[in-house]
Amino acid sequence: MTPASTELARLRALKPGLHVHDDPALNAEPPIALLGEAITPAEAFFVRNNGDVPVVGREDDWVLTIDGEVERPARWTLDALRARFETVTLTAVLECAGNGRSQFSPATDGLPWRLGAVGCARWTGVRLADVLAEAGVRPGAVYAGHHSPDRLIADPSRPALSRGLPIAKALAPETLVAFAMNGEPLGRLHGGPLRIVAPGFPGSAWQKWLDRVELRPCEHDGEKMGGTNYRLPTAPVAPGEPFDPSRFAVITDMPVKSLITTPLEGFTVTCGETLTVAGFGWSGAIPLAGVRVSGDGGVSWQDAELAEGEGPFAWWRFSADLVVERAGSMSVLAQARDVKGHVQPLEIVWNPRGYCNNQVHRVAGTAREG
Ligand SMILES: Nc1nc2c(c(=O)[nH]1)N[C@H]1C(S)=C(S)[C@@H](COP(=O)(O)O)O[C@H]1N2
Ligand SMILES: [Mo]
Repeated sequence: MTPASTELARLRALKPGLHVHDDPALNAEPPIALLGEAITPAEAFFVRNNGDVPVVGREDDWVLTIDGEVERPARWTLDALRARFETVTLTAVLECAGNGRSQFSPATDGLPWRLGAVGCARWTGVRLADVLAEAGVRPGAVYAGHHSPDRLIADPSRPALSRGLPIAKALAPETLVAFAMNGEPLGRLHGGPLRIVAPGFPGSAWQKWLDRVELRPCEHDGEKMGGTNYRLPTAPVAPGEPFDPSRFAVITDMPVKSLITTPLEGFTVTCGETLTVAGFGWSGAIPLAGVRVSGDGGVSWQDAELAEGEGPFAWWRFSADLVVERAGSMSVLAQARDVKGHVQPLEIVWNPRGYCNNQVHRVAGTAREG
């Protein structure tokens, strides 16, 4: 099955080089070769849709409704939002919780993302906290439910996705209602004119085409909030073992992770030379502490240099020079750790829907005799 041809043509024009997934919805990711920059250009940024890409009329006509557990329900146009609230720009990684799902064995349900459903961009908008404060948050509000006009392709009577945020994250200073990405108006494929930016949370929490924020007295129950959707088992589940989705919890902060952007899979190097291993490390709520690399499949490790990136929610560049001593096949690894000592696992931790794969990235190549 392929996405609607007009949307596909649009994506191909805007984002050449992306791998388009075999799915009726438009889903595409870049190869790692396009992810080597500190700020991922929009042309290389992955696209993830649970349903159609909605028709968005004139930006001036877009209205954001705030209702539910608030004192003063409100309706905002983009111009009014911009005029009333402080504009904020921050840099943050956006990663799909299903990134790396294709590496799970046995395979799980869901799109088989390779490693490219991630990018780091500069996001500009207003703080959701400011918009909610203006509406007056009632003490009973515990969750923000987010709504959009996109619909499931198999059943257009249902929203494609309606997720949300625990009230603490909705009110956190880094959570934005964003209207720009990398200094340009937010493109329609990325949820323009308005989307949620929830740094550190999985992409599913970054609601696109946002037209309503509903404060709720309980966890939101919108489309894909329940069952196993974007939820992880609270105790490990082995492949094939029965599981109870009521014992699953919504994914919030993403785990520490890194991606090697150089060298690329299949590289060659000559013995006696140095091989620069570089890429990016990032983490959800717990700050990144460091990245170490190995050139021998994890037998020996060396600390990489870590360059401070654009704030705590950006990805930070790491780099290490390895001296290549032995000819033969090489396996290059990078392992990030956060300040609380969590490290990326060497072995993948399986879960029923293939979420949050932060296994150490391995890149295979060959060292030739000098
Ligand atoms: N309205 C709406 N928002 C959405 C989605 C969606 O299908 N519909 N997909 C979510 C998921 S699962 C991800 S990973 C991110 C992807 O954002 P991007 O397409 O800008 O990369 O958007 C999120 N926001
Ligand atoms: Mo996602």
